[in-house]
Amino acid sequence: MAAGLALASLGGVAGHAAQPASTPTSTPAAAPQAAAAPGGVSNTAPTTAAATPTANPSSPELAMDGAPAMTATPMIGQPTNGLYGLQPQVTKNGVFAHWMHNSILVPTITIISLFVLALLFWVSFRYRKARSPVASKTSHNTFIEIIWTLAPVVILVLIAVPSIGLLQAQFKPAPSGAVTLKAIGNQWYWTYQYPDNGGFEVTANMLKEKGDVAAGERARTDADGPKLLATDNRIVLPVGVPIRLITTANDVIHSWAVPAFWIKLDAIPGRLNETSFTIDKPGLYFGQCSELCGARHGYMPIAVEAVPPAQFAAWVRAKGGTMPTPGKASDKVIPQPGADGSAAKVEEAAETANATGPVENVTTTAPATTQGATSNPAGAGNAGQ
Ligand SMILES: [Cu+2]
Repeated sequence: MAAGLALASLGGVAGHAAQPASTPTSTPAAAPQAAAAPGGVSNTAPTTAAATPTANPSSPELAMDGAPAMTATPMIGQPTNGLYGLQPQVTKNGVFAHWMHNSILVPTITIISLFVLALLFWVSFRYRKARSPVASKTSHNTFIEIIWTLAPVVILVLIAVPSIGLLQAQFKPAPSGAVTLKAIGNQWYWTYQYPDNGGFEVTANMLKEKGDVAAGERARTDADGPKLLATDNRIVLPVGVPIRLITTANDVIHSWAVPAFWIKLDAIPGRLNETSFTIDKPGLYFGQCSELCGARHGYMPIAVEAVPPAQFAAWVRAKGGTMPTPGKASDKVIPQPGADGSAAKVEEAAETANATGPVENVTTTAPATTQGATSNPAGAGNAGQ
């Protein structure tokens, strides 16, 4: 939270300084939100990160801050009205899981359900009172008991083999050369860092509907994506390159989930969770926070643009980042909440000083500011309702 506030205030200043007024970006929307931050009541982060020197991408096809050039493909990376089943998968684990769901689990469940239903019908008919007035006194049948014990065991073992392999694959560490994406959950938006690429930061807020935005604030258009899923800043990831996803949170537990990637990873304050995946197809993929995290839990979507590596490099440079030298670890240090000398630490110290009563353990002191839905500035939209 402290870091969010620090960024909010910094972002307001940097956003104004870095962008000319005529730039068609989402900055106008950020300004009023950032201005509310000093009061400690803004839940909405700046749409432009403080570490971003230029918000305008160099390549026109990556117009992340203006009208997006990449639009969603129907049925890909998003839910579709009237359809059921899983979204088409674009990662190896996703494809395998999708196959396992459709080819193993659903048929197994269907066969068992139909079999049990048929048995019920059969006993109801065959052993009805009219047909068998004298009830059977049979209480044991060893042969049948062995079958109904062994059959479920065999079925479960057959399911467990691919299932355990999939579970293992989902927690396979990323190989060297992976692009690291750090997703940080906040009430109620995501911030993203690219530690291997110069440590720039992208903040993604949900785009509100036309009727819900304040004057001058950017509203969602169909080009941005579906309602409740479109974000002001999309994150960009390369296709065919392993991604190391690291999640954490600044306030409460969130969960970074993109169905088309077969990824759902909890973002827990004070912890780093890690997984890896490789996106196989370019496209626009949407997801949502998937851990109940407060009043606006349903309003912190995820939008990922998967592009060829060269395009990703262009986007990184446009964001003020760098591409790492192959084989050489990044030496960039990104100030983290709680780190010595960081703005967050200074702010936390000030909060601690103001706190009443004994403070035994400073490091475990909860942030003094609350982010309750009730403390939103008036006119911040009705997203929380
Ligand atoms: Cu959340």
